[in-house]
Amino acid sequence: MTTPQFPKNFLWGGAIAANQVEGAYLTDGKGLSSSDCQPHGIFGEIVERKPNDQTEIKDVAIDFYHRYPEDIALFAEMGFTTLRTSIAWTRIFPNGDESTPNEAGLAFYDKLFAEMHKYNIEPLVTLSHYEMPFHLIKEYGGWGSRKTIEFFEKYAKTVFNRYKDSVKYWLTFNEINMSLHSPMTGVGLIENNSDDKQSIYQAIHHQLVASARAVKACHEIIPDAKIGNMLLGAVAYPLTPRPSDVMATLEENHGWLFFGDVQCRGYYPSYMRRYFAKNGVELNITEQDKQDLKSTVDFVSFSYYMSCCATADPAQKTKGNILDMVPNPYLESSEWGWQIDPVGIRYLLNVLYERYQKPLFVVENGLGAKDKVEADGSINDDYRIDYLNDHLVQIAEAIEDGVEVMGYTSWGPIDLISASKAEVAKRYGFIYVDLDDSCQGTLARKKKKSFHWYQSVIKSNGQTLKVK
Ligand code: BGP
Repeated sequence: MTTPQFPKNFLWGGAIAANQVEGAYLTDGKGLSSSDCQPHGIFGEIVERKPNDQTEIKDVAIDFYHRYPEDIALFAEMGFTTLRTSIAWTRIFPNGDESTPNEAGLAFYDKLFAEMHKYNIEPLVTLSHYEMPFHLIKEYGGWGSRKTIEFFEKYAKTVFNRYKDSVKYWLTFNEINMSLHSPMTGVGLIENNSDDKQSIYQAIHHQLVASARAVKACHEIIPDAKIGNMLLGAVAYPLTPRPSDVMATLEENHGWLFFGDVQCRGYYPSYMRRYFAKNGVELNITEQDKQDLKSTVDFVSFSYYMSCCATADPAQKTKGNILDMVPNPYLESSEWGWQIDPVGIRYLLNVLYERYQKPLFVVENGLGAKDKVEADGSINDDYRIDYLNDHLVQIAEAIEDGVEVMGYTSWGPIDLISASKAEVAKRYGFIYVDLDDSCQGTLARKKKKSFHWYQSVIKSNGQTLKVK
């Protein structure tokens, strides 16, 4: 490939999430969310917050709730044709089990989507991005309870009805497979450690049914909309060609592809039978659940930051640092230890397309790095440009391979609060935000070098990317 080619209607943009940008903690009737109760990130302790507690960084975040017109104008200046964001469930149903929604919360997203449309930016909206009402966790046990399916369905129908004219692209649960690694974040299980597979998979089952019911409701309420799932694309390679490592890799990939298999095919894949039997998991799946699961997604979306390796060798396994991933000896790592593998995104796109034969959407990808503001005020983030360039080139390769890719939204087009550790030092943006980890800063926005780079990439529909 000499010049990258993207389809004419390819959607270009960025991805953010309510709990990582909005701030406005408990403002306008918002309820306490699971994210609010994990102030130090999705692997951090769970703290039941009280209204007058000390301010945590996510409570303010980058104050997108109040500053969104300025931010959307900057996204428009870069040429975005889409913006992925999420709705905070707790702004709509503060406790999750109310009979009527919170009008102030609904009105906020009316204004937000109208602002995007002003610039012809298509909203791509995640129903639940790492958050749910904390009340549902405390009172009902989160997704451990079947009741939560109904609460979620009601929330989904409420927002589909409200935004049916303004939102045509939807996603159900962000990185649904993260439930395995951070049960509190994924399925709202406080008491369970990650070894309690019975509880976790039953909760995941409820979430999969809820996802399918949302798909059905979306098709009924907004027939011209498309709704997808969202997977953490943690693709694994065999650490060595040893057959045992190759088998371990198959199993590792089944661990997360299982979610996509259910959401795309409408039933549990056969390999899970053996896994459940081996791990003593017995799911309560009703006939109605089986019917519900048949509502499958229109497209598959995923995040991709890194690949990893899998091995059957227990001695090697201990080397993994993120989600027990075993590092690849051929790859370099980011400052946060995430291994950089642009070719992996081409491989993953091919794997998913061959498996599901559905359009794909890359809804997260990016480099978290420390940025330096120079004396003249400039921020020269060439490392970010290189990372994004190389991944986009590989996406173009996948398109050339025949994979149908709907669009690309880089993670964190504006600096935001990181999910894993709730820090802002790990920056992803094209736009710098004056804020530090001790919550100090003016919150002023500033364009980085990558801002102008991404602007030219979008303007040329990818033709300015460098094939190295
Ligand atoms: C994904 C999440 C995002 C985002 C991103 C980067 O897992 O969907 O919410 O934060 O990862 O991770 P981090 O913020 O920890 O760097």
